Amino acid sequence: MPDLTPRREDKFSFGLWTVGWQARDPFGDATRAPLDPAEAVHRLAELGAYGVTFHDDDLIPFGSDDTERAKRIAAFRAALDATGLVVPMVTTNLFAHPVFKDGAFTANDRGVRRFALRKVMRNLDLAAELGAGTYVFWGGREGSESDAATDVPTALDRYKEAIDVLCGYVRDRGYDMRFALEPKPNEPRGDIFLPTVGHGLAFIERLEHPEMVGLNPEVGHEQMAGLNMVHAVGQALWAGKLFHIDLNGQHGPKYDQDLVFGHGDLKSAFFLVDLLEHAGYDGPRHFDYKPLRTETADGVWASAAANMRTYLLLRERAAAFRADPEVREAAAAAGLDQLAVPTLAPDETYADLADDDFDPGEAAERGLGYERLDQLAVEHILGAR
Ligand code: GLT
Ligand code: MN
Ligand code: MN
Repeated sequence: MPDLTPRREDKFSFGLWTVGWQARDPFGDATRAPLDPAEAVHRLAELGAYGVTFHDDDLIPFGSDDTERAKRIAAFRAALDATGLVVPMVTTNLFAHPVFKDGAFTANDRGVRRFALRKVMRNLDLAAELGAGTYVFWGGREGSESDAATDVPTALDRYKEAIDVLCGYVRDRGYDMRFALEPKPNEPRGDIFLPTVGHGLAFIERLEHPEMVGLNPEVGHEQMAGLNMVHAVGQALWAGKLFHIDLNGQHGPKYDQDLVFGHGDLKSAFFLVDLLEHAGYDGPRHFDYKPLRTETADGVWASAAANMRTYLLLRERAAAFRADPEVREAAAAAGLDQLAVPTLAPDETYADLADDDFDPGEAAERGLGYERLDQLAVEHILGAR
């Protein structure tokens, strides 16, 4: 059995809104009492997490006065100091208050857009004070239910304007902070702008400071769109844009389940961990999940631990898969190692392609053995090897 004790260097982090979720859903009331942020910090530290993240409103309820605000920040800071937990990422709640019912940065109402920018700037100051290196933007309300209600190219102009203004703010203040956009296809809006990792990557290239902006892909969000999270993260890594990641579980295209990591598509979770570890991603392994509505506090902490334990199990399984001589042999037989060889040699041009002595019929007849490779992966996941 591998050592499954989470350690600080594993960089596991959790949002206050995850373990603190009171399990209110569109059909039912809360099933759990509110969780004090300081208690969340202590419990997460005991379980072996290294970091905690939050929305402004998770820590300081919307509308708090300055005294209340200072009191809450001080209590949170005291818990951080006592436990050594860090704040690697912070974000803004631009979705809960009714003022954001038609979006924040892309609301048709200009006053709402300006209010949203002020809300973010205020929280950027707090994020910088707490040492956060990443600031996430999940635009849950940026979108529409009716195509009559917005104009997509113009809305994207406003989205770009907001991110450009905020990049300017971070630069002027000298904060050492990068932005990570979090795509999601729908929910709460019928259709959300920047619905997938691919849309996010294309958007970033049109920004004033593309170097400051990357992505925060979430497992369940790509899967809600019927997409492959491993491919999405692979492309984000390729583009140098994997600034942060939200790990959780989802069963295909349906409402956002936010299950414990690995409790949805386990095979995809295995290949995702393999990719992150193999690619040398060194950012936080951030769990953005919701403990099931059926659970009491015991279930909340059991599920928090389960996220980290599953990640560590999958990390060990992925390493065993890669080290298995039969896997290596099957991968070589399948020709996987050839993919890294450039199609043209360094001294070749397209003119050299004419000289190839290649038989398409023979290549077409060759079996690739991916079934064997896939089964080996499944056996490693199941602990049969
Ligand atoms: C919200 C959402 C998450 C985002 C969070 C950041 S809040 O719970 O469902 O996916 O990561 O704003
Ligand atoms: Mn989600
Ligand atoms: Mn998320």
